[in-house]
Amino acid sequence: MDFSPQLLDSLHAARAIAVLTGAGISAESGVPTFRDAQTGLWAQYDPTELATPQAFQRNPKLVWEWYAWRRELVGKAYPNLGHIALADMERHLTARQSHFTLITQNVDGLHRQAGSQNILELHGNIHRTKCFRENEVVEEWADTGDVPPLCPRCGAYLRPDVVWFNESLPQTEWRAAVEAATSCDLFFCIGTSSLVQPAASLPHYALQAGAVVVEINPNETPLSQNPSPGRLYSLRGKAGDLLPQLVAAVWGLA
Ligand code: BV8
Repeated sequence: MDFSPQLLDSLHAARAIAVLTGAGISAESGVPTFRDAQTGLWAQYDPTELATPQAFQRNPKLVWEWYAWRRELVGKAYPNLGHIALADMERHLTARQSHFTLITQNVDGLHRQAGSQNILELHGNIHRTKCFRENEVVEEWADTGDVPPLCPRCGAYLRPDVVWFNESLPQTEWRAAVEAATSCDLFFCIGTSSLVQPAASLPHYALQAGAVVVEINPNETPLSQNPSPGRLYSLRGKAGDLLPQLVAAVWGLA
């Protein structure tokens, strides 16, 4: 893709870059996005119905097994060129004492696997498990055959350490994400339908604070329409294609 010289100049001049990613950046790793139809057994369920405390209380076994299926799927996935390009970008920024913050809605852990360092997981991580009652992470538990397994401390059900709909985001990560969005020169919004709040507000905070915002998505989103001439670039394409091209155009080939 031919990028506008103004965009390349903004990237080159940026001393603080913040990035928000969504399920779309993991799509090229074979991880279905939330908008994709679920496959097989799970096709009959709506993820926004399953990813709730109410669904877990109604049917803990079903919800636990849905996450076990996703954890297995994610366990077989590898970071793609989009994840890797963001890790390269972070290295270029930190090499010149500039700031880089990666804020992700994803729970798959693929950014860390790709080598990204300064990561804020707004919605938790599917590879971590916690007690439904105590809300504390549990590393090991006895295999008693219970599904979901039981907390070794209090006997309550264990659950994935992810943020469900109608649950609050982790305050430390959320505050750091708002700080990054409102103090950066340039904000990337990559692979997200920009529908889930409060994460979807971050690019708007960046625009309001005077940053340049770059959206990368094969499809239009509510953000794409934002009327901020000269400060919002909406690049139609896949993260795995466009991000490596952008990094090479600004910082040379890795
Ligand atoms: C909260 C973890 C408050 C679990 C997730 C009415 C209006 C507005 C808001 C609300 C409302 N009613 C309720 C709410 C709040 C609700 C919300 O936003 N609902 C939405 C659905 C309307 N939000 C919450 O509940 C949040 N908490 O508000 O708490 C509160 C206050 C006090 C007390 C209690 C509570 C919590 C939200 C977190 C939910 N958890 N994940 C899990 O994963 O199982 S969200 C889940 O959706 C994932 O994290 C996912 O990342 C996220 C958002 O989806 P996207 O990432 O955008 O993925 P999506 O599939 O939608 O889109 C993919 C995009 O990628 C597409 O645009 C596609 O075109 C693009 N793409 C595809 N391929 C590529 C690509 N892009 C680039 N390259 C490609 N190759």
